[in-house]
Amino acid sequence: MTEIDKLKKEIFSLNSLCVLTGAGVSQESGIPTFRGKDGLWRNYDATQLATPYAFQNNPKLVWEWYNWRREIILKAKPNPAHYGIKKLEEIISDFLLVTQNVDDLHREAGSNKILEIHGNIFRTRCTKCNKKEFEKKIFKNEELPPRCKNCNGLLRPDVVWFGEPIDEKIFASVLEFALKCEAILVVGTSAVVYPAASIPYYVKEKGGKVFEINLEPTQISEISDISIFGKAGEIFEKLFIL
Ligand code: BV8
Ligand code: ZN
Repeated sequence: MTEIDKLKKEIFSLNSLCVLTGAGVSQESGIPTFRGKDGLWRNYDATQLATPYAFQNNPKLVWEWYNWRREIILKAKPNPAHYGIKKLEEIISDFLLVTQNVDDLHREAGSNKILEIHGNIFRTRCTKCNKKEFEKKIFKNEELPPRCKNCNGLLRPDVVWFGEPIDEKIFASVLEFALKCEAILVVGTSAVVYPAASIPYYVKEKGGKVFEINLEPTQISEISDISIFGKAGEIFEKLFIL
């Protein structure tokens, strides 16, 4: 029996499943991952730009990076991995998708039971009056950094930067589900960013199973019951013959 057949058998016998995704699930949609070779922008890496300090020092530069990402994401379409995860939500009664991605592609593929623990690139938050706005648009260069229509305060991307806490209500719901679900499927994450990377360990510790889909082994591989190495989109096509 191949690893994919084993995963198929395990997954279709579950009543509850958590799925944790990272940038790798959107790679086949043409979106650069953070730590892959295509992950740089003007020779910066995410950890230098996705921080409150970078934004304080140079809000225009940080917004140019986010606007550049918005442009790529708006041209991108969900791939079979996004649709396969949506299918899992349909067939497994107790289901939760936890994504580190801010690209909105899971929602575009139809996922509903989703928690975006690092926020969403198309939502802005005013640094002065806290007003949030969701709009799938690209700003014109002269609009950067954008200002609040309400109070003219500086707008920021409504995402979680390095050194910022995850929303505690959201993370509490994630942990509540992780502590009761039978298994977690980890797709396309290098599992180096915390606290997201700690979620599979909670599942494992209370006797749940851990399954992994990635191009290569990660830290999660050592606690995985099944690891499948390959492109997530292609693997989901084989899982569901999408
Ligand atoms: C917090 C949103 C505490 C923004 C992101 C030392 C110094 C400073 C901080 C720390 C430190 N050590 C630990 C920390 C904490 C830090 C952290 O973990 N840092 C890491 C880098 C060590 N974490 C934080 O700061 C978090 N907050 O700890 O707060 C706190 C508490 C109370 C009060 C105050 C503070 C916040 C972390 C969130 C950061 N925000 N993004 C944005 O997107 O712009 S992180 C960013 O990384 C993305 O969200 C991304 O999703 C996430 C994880 O990366 P991956 O998704 O895994 O992507 P990556 O490129 O790494 O890997 C892709 C994977 O896919 C690879 O494995 C590849 O093989 C695979 N792949 C590629 N193609 C495919 C594929 N797999 C399958 N198919 C394919 N086709
Ligand atoms: Zn405002």
